[in-house]
Amino acid sequence: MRIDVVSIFPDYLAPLKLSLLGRAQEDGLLSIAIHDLRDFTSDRHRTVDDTPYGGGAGMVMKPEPWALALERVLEEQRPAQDAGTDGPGEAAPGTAASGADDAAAQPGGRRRPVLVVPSPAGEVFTQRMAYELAEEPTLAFACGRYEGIDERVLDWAREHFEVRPVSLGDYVLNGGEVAVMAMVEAVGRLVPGVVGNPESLIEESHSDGLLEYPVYTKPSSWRGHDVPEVLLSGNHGRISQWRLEQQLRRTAARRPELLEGADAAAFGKPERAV
Ligand code: 6GU
Repeated sequence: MRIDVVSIFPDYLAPLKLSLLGRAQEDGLLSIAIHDLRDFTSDRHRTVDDTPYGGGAGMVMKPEPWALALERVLEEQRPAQDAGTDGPGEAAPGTAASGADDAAAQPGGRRRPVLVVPSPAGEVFTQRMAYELAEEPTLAFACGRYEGIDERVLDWAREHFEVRPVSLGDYVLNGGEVAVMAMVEAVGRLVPGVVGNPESLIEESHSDGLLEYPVYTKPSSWRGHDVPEVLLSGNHGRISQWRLEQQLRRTAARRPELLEGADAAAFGKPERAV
């Protein structure tokens, strides 16, 4: 998968070179390019913002540097886009990645690449969305700062991209960079091969719509706290049942709204399929 991020703080995204995603880039599973929006300005001061029409506090990001930067991204993503559209079976079940009424289809038949625009005014990012985005051959992220990006950039971008304004949750960050770090990590680890043991993707929080069960390691007794006896029993049926019970209890206590949409298959099912 090819990922492009445009930001006025490219250094903010440097940690994407570390750890699991760094290794995935070395292994050629993932390619992440960071672009400095100021490289697409043409004035001496490399200006990226201006005062808002209609007045009000703060500054708004000027449209032209964004168009130039995103045009560069389109150019650089072209090879990965072409490689990602030459075979069937690209789309995951339940995702809108094929078909005549596909919102992402272009007049020429080519799919539009996804452009994620981090914004507290976007739809909320979820594990489901992470799985959806992990199916894409390319992803682009446009990090806004200040009061936001001139809205016409999004209108223009829709001619070339499938534009998705996305929020991490109901709170405000100073810019999109931290949100992009979170989203790229959540999506990147779902790309096949990035996480060494794919089974660890199956048994984690949100994979079945429930929160994860608690985990323990040695010693079995520590500072007066004991590992639940059932986990030492060797009885795998009982252990599975206990873990599901813990998941349900935890989810009900911490995130009751999740129980509404939880995977029905997870209920009353002692062992989840791998
Ligand atoms: Cl994606 N961006 C910003 N600026 N603030 C946020 C957010 C995103 N998600 C939650 N708060």
